[in-house]
Amino acid sequence: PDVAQLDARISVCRACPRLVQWRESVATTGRRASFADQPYWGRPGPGFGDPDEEAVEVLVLGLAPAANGTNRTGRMFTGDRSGDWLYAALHRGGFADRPTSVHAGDGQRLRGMRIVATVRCAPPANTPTTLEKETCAPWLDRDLELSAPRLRSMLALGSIAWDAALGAARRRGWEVPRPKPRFGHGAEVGLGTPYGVVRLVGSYHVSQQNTFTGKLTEAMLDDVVARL
Ligand code: DU
Ligand code: SF4
Repeated sequence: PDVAQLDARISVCRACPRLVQWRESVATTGRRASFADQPYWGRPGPGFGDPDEEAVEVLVLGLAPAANGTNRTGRMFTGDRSGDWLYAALHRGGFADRPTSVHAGDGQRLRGMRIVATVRCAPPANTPTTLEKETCAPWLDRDLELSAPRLRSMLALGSIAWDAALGAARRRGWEVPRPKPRFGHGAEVGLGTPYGVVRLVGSYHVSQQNTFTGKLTEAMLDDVVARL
Protein backbone atom coordinates (compact mmCIF):
# COMPACT_ATOMS: atom_id res chain seq x y z
CA PRO A 1 0.00 0.00 0.00
CA ASP A 2 2.86 2.42 0.76
CA VAL A 3 4.47 1.91 -2.63
CA ALA A 4 1.10 2.24 -4.36
CA GLN A 5 0.59 5.57 -2.60
CA LEU A 6 4.05 6.68 -3.64
CA ASP A 7 3.32 5.84 -7.28
CA ALA A 8 -0.01 7.66 -7.10
CA ARG A 9 1.73 10.79 -5.83
CA ILE A 10 4.51 10.58 -8.41
CA SER A 11 1.93 10.24 -11.20
CA VAL A 12 0.57 13.73 -10.58
CA CYS A 13 3.83 15.57 -9.91
CA ARG A 14 4.21 18.85 -11.80
CA ALA A 15 7.36 20.21 -10.18
CA CYS A 16 9.43 20.70 -13.35
CA PRO A 17 7.80 23.18 -15.76
CA ARG A 18 9.96 22.28 -18.75
CA LEU A 19 9.27 18.55 -18.36
CA VAL A 20 5.54 19.02 -17.76
CA GLN A 21 5.38 21.03 -20.97
CA TRP A 22 7.40 18.42 -22.89
CA ARG A 23 5.61 15.30 -21.64
CA GLU A 24 2.22 16.86 -22.37
CA SER A 25 3.09 18.30 -25.75
CA VAL A 26 4.50 14.96 -26.95
CA ALA A 27 1.33 13.28 -25.65
CA THR A 28 -1.02 15.63 -27.49
CA THR A 29 0.27 17.27 -30.65
CA GLY A 30 3.67 15.56 -30.73
CA ARG A 31 2.73 11.89 -30.97
CA ARG A 32 4.76 9.68 -33.28
CA ALA A 33 2.80 9.02 -36.47
CA SER A 34 2.73 5.24 -35.88
CA PHE A 35 1.10 5.81 -32.48
CA ALA A 36 -1.21 8.66 -33.53
CA ASP A 37 -4.35 6.60 -32.84
CA GLN A 38 -3.26 5.79 -29.27
CA PRO A 39 -3.89 7.73 -26.10
CA TYR A 40 -0.60 8.77 -24.48
CA TRP A 41 0.04 8.64 -20.75
CA GLY A 42 1.73 12.07 -20.77
CA ARG A 43 2.53 12.06 -17.06
CA PRO A 44 5.41 11.03 -14.81
CA GLY A 45 6.32 7.37 -15.03
CA PRO A 46 5.42 5.66 -11.77
CA GLY A 47 7.58 2.77 -10.62
CA PHE A 48 6.74 -0.68 -11.94
CA GLY A 49 7.36 -3.60 -9.66
CA ASP A 50 6.29 -6.85 -8.11
CA PRO A 51 2.70 -6.29 -6.93
CA ASP A 52 3.79 -7.98 -3.72
CA GLU A 53 5.66 -4.97 -2.32
CA GLU A 54 7.11 -7.03 0.50
CA ALA A 55 8.87 -9.25 -2.03
CA VAL A 56 10.91 -6.47 -3.66
CA GLU A 57 14.62 -7.00 -3.00
CA VAL A 58 16.05 -5.47 -6.15
CA LEU A 59 15.69 -1.94 -7.49
CA VAL A 60 16.47 -1.08 -11.11
CA LEU A 61 17.21 2.56 -11.77
CA GLY A 62 16.92 3.91 -15.29
CA LEU A 63 17.48 7.40 -16.64
CA ALA A 64 14.09 8.82 -17.65
CA PRO A 65 10.96 7.79 -19.57
CA ALA A 66 11.20 7.70 -23.35
CA ALA A 67 8.89 10.22 -25.00
CA ASN A 68 7.14 7.52 -27.04
CA GLY A 69 7.79 4.68 -24.59
CA THR A 70 6.84 5.13 -20.93
CA ASN A 71 5.39 8.56 -21.72
CA ARG A 72 3.02 6.73 -24.08
CA THR A 73 2.28 3.50 -22.21
CA GLY A 74 2.54 4.68 -18.60
CA ARG A 75 4.78 1.81 -17.55
CA MET A 76 8.55 1.76 -17.08
CA PHE A 77 10.55 0.68 -20.16
CA THR A 78 7.32 -0.41 -21.85
CA GLY A 79 6.77 -0.02 -25.58
CA ASP A 80 10.26 0.99 -26.59
CA ARG A 81 13.46 -0.59 -27.77
CA SER A 82 15.29 -0.06 -24.49
CA GLY A 83 12.57 -2.08 -22.82
CA ASP A 84 12.88 -4.87 -25.38
CA TRP A 85 16.46 -5.35 -24.22
CA LEU A 86 15.84 -4.88 -20.54
CA TYR A 87 12.82 -7.19 -20.16
CA ALA A 88 14.40 -9.90 -22.31
CA ALA A 89 17.36 -9.93 -19.93
CA LEU A 90 15.15 -9.76 -16.84
CA HIS A 91 13.14 -12.69 -18.19
CA ARG A 92 16.30 -14.72 -18.81
CA GLY A 93 17.38 -13.84 -15.27
CA GLY A 94 14.10 -14.93 -13.69
CA PHE A 95 12.87 -11.47 -12.68
CA ALA A 96 10.17 -11.00 -15.34
CA ASP A 97 7.38 -13.38 -16.32
CA ARG A 98 7.54 -12.33 -19.98
CA PRO A 99 10.43 -11.51 -22.30
CA THR A 100 8.63 -8.49 -23.73
CA SER A 101 6.87 -5.43 -22.33
CA VAL A 102 4.48 -4.01 -24.88
CA HIS A 103 1.67 -2.21 -23.07
CA ALA A 104 0.31 -1.88 -19.57
CA GLY A 105 -2.21 -4.69 -20.06
CA ASP A 106 0.13 -7.32 -21.48
CA GLY A 107 0.33 -9.43 -18.34
CA GLN A 108 3.97 -8.66 -17.66
CA ARG A 109 4.85 -9.18 -14.03
CA LEU A 110 8.08 -8.61 -12.16
CA ARG A 111 9.25 -10.92 -9.39
CA GLY A 112 11.17 -9.48 -6.47
CA MET A 113 12.03 -6.34 -8.40
CA ARG A 114 10.90 -2.75 -8.89
CA ILE A 115 11.96 -0.49 -11.77
CA VAL A 116 12.09 3.29 -11.35
CA ALA A 117 13.59 6.22 -13.24
CA THR A 118 16.09 8.77 -11.95
CA VAL A 119 14.03 11.54 -13.54
CA ARG A 120 10.44 10.43 -13.80
CA CYS A 121 9.27 12.60 -16.68
CA ALA A 122 10.40 12.35 -20.29
CA PRO A 123 13.02 15.04 -20.98
CA PRO A 124 13.72 16.62 -24.37
CA ALA A 125 16.65 14.82 -26.04
CA ASN A 126 16.63 12.34 -23.12
CA THR A 127 18.64 14.94 -21.23
CA PRO A 128 17.40 16.26 -17.90
CA THR A 129 18.99 19.38 -16.44
CA THR A 130 20.87 19.36 -13.15
CA LEU A 131 17.96 21.18 -11.51
CA GLU A 132 15.49 18.58 -12.83
CA LYS A 133 17.61 15.75 -11.46
CA GLU A 134 17.74 17.48 -8.08
CA THR A 135 14.01 18.21 -8.12
CA CYS A 136 13.11 14.59 -8.83
CA ALA A 137 15.59 13.07 -6.36
CA PRO A 138 13.18 13.08 -3.38
CA TRP A 139 11.03 10.49 -5.16
CA LEU A 140 14.04 8.17 -5.24
CA ASP A 141 14.72 8.94 -1.59
CA ARG A 142 11.22 7.76 -0.80
CA ASP A 143 11.66 4.64 -2.92
CA LEU A 144 14.83 3.76 -1.03
CA GLU A 145 13.19 4.47 2.30
CA LEU A 146 10.31 2.11 1.52
CA SER A 147 12.39 -0.68 0.04
CA ALA A 148 15.40 -0.46 2.38
CA PRO A 149 14.38 -3.11 4.92
CA ARG A 150 14.30 -5.79 2.23
CA LEU A 151 16.66 -4.30 -0.36
CA ARG A 152 19.62 -6.44 -1.43
CA SER A 153 20.81 -4.86 -4.64
CA MET A 154 20.36 -2.04 -7.13
CA LEU A 155 21.12 -1.93 -10.83
CA ALA A 156 22.05 1.51 -12.15
CA LEU A 157 21.54 1.81 -15.90
CA GLY A 158 24.03 4.49 -16.92
CA SER A 159 26.14 7.00 -15.02
CA ILE A 160 23.25 9.36 -14.23
CA ALA A 161 21.44 6.55 -12.43
CA TRP A 162 24.69 5.52 -10.74
CA ASP A 163 25.27 9.04 -9.40
CA ALA A 164 21.64 9.33 -8.32
CA ALA A 165 21.82 6.04 -6.42
CA LEU A 166 24.99 7.11 -4.59
CA GLY A 167 23.49 10.51 -3.78
CA ALA A 168 20.32 8.97 -2.42
CA ALA A 169 22.34 6.48 -0.39
CA ARG A 170 24.34 9.33 1.17
CA ARG A 171 21.19 11.26 2.01
CA ARG A 172 19.83 8.18 3.74
CA GLY A 173 22.99 8.09 5.84
CA TRP A 174 24.22 4.87 4.27
CA GLU A 175 27.95 4.21 4.12
CA VAL A 176 29.30 5.06 0.67
CA PRO A 177 33.02 4.53 0.00
CA ARG A 178 35.20 7.58 -0.63
CA PRO A 179 36.42 8.63 -3.09
CA LYS A 180 33.16 8.26 -4.93
CA PRO A 181 32.99 4.87 -6.70
CA ARG A 182 33.33 5.29 -10.43
CA PHE A 183 30.66 4.19 -12.84
CA GLY A 184 31.41 1.58 -15.45
CA HIS A 185 29.80 -1.50 -16.88
CA GLY A 186 30.09 -4.13 -14.19
CA ALA A 187 31.19 -1.65 -11.53
CA GLU A 188 30.07 -2.82 -8.13
CA VAL A 189 30.06 -1.30 -4.66
CA GLY A 190 28.62 -2.32 -1.31
CA LEU A 191 26.53 0.31 0.47
CA GLY A 192 26.29 -0.02 4.23
CA THR A 193 22.71 0.32 5.42
CA PRO A 194 21.12 -0.29 8.82
CA TYR A 195 19.66 -3.48 7.39
CA GLY A 196 22.84 -4.86 5.85
CA VAL A 197 24.94 -4.31 2.76
CA VAL A 198 23.13 -3.29 -0.43
CA ARG A 199 25.05 -4.08 -3.61
CA LEU A 200 25.03 -1.37 -6.27
CA VAL A 201 25.86 -2.69 -9.75
CA GLY A 202 26.49 -0.46 -12.76
CA SER A 203 25.48 -1.26 -16.31
CA TYR A 204 25.65 0.61 -19.56
CA HIS A 205 22.16 1.86 -20.32
CA VAL A 206 19.97 -0.33 -22.56
CA SER A 207 19.39 2.51 -25.02
CA GLN A 208 19.88 1.91 -28.72
CA GLN A 209 23.01 4.06 -28.63
CA ASN A 210 24.61 1.17 -26.75
CA THR A 211 22.72 -1.91 -27.92
CA PHE A 212 22.69 -1.03 -31.62
CA THR A 213 26.40 -0.25 -31.64
CA GLY A 214 27.43 -3.34 -29.69
CA LYS A 215 28.75 -1.35 -26.74
CA LEU A 216 26.28 -3.33 -24.63
CA THR A 217 25.71 -6.98 -25.57
CA GLU A 218 23.15 -9.45 -24.25
CA ALA A 219 25.95 -11.35 -22.51
CA MET A 220 27.11 -8.17 -20.74
CA LEU A 221 23.58 -7.44 -19.60
CA ASP A 222 23.02 -11.03 -18.44
CA ASP A 223 26.22 -10.77 -16.42
CA VAL A 224 25.07 -7.76 -14.39
CA VAL A 225 21.51 -9.09 -13.98
CA ALA A 226 22.93 -12.34 -12.61
CA ARG A 227 24.68 -10.36 -9.87
CA LEU A 228 21.44 -8.90 -8.54
O1 DU B 1 14.47 4.69 -30.05
P1 DU B 1 13.38 4.78 -31.07
O2 DU B 1 13.31 3.61 -31.98
O3 DU B 1 13.28 6.10 -31.70
O4 DU B 1 12.03 4.63 -30.22
C1 DU B 1 11.59 5.68 -29.46
C2 DU B 1 10.39 5.22 -28.75
O5 DU B 1 9.30 4.73 -29.59
C3 DU B 1 10.75 4.12 -27.89
O6 DU B 1 9.99 4.28 -26.74
C4 DU B 1 10.39 2.92 -28.75
C5 DU B 1 9.15 3.34 -29.39
N1 DU B 1 8.91 2.66 -30.67
C6 DU B 1 8.10 1.55 -30.71
O7 DU B 1 7.60 1.11 -29.69
N2 DU B 1 7.88 0.96 -31.90
C7 DU B 1 8.46 1.38 -33.06
O8 DU B 1 8.22 0.79 -34.12
C8 DU B 1 9.30 2.50 -33.00
C9 DU B 1 9.51 3.11 -31.80
FE1 SF4 C 1 7.99 15.70 -10.76
FE2 SF4 C 1 10.18 14.28 -11.26
FE3 SF4 C 1 8.49 14.86 -13.24
FE4 SF4 C 1 10.00 16.78 -12.16
S1 SF4 C 1 10.73 14.97 -13.32
S2 SF4 C 1 7.79 16.91 -12.66
S3 SF4 C 1 10.05 16.13 -10.00
S4 SF4 C 1 8.08 13.56 -11.45
